[in-house]
Amino acid sequence: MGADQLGVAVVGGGFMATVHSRAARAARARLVGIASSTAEKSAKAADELGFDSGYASFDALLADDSVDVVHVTTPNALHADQAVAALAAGKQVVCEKPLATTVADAERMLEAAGTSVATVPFVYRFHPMVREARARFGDGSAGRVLSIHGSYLQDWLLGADDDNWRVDSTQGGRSRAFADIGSHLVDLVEFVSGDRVARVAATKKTVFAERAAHRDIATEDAVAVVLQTESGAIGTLLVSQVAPGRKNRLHLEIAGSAESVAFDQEHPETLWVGRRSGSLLIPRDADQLHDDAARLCVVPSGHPQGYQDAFNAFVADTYAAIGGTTPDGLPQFADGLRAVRVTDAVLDAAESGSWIEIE
Ligand code: SOE
Repeated sequence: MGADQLGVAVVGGGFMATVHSRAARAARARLVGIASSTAEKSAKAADELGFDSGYASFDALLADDSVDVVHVTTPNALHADQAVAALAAGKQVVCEKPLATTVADAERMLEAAGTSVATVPFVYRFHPMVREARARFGDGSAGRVLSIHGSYLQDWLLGADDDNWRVDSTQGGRSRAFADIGSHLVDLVEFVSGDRVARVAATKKTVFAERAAHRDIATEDAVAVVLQTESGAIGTLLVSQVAPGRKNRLHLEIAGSAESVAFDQEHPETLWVGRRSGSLLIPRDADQLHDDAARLCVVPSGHPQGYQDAFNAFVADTYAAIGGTTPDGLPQFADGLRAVRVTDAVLDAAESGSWIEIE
């Protein structure tokens, strides 16, 4: 089926519903309907985002035969039941990260997916310069992985008055900062290096136990992780949602035995390739990149592309998979489960003060 014949529905009505809808429209799918928390909010979201209709309920969305693919963009604790119900109704599913709030739920989702297309938007994989970094480890030019240095920093929860459903563990899950953004970072570490995190030690901090509408907050504002990989590399990760001035700064530097690579999500048009002599800042110029990176260059070099373009590419690849061709690097429920497992291990490590092995 071509993307232009796909009927798309979204459940959820927040910022991510907007981003998913734009990407579905860019892929020329039909925006059939949206289900928000009430019929009124659904109608308003449908009007604002350009869907044909707003559903009175999620069940009404599931009952709509013209919907082929459901994008789940609701709070984390709802993902598992909604994704499983959509799969049982014969839909293909895109489900936001963290895939679930427990490993058991994420496993249940993977099982429910079976042979359906079920993807998770680890969208930073879709920056061309991330693919270039990955290709350099893939073809051996960066050498073997020696060390990993990553951080993902934001400041939107810096003040005690800043509040969001994510701080509430009943909606967001046991982990907040690591589940919300550390999951992207861990996914990129493994995606780029081709190596897997084997064990972690960690410490975490909740700066505000009270926010505007929440009391006794247990979810973490920041986490620091030390890791070892299956190949024997070592690394550190810092994740924080209370880092002044950092809006969405995902930075990943991996040192190989021949080259280092460093990618910064806030400056995604270049990749630093470090060498003992002759380090380079490679621009996003399709002619200079590996094929997998070049294919994701959607505007000519010198005309910046960014976050929404990465999201669009992820959704386009998801729809290609529904059409029968699964592009390399498409993040699927197995990848979502993997990130939930690592997140759980990081929280266990922080709470126990010991190293935790990852299954
Ligand atoms: C908020 O922290 C958020 O919107 C995340 O939920 C997204 O996954 C990330 O891409 C940007 O920040």
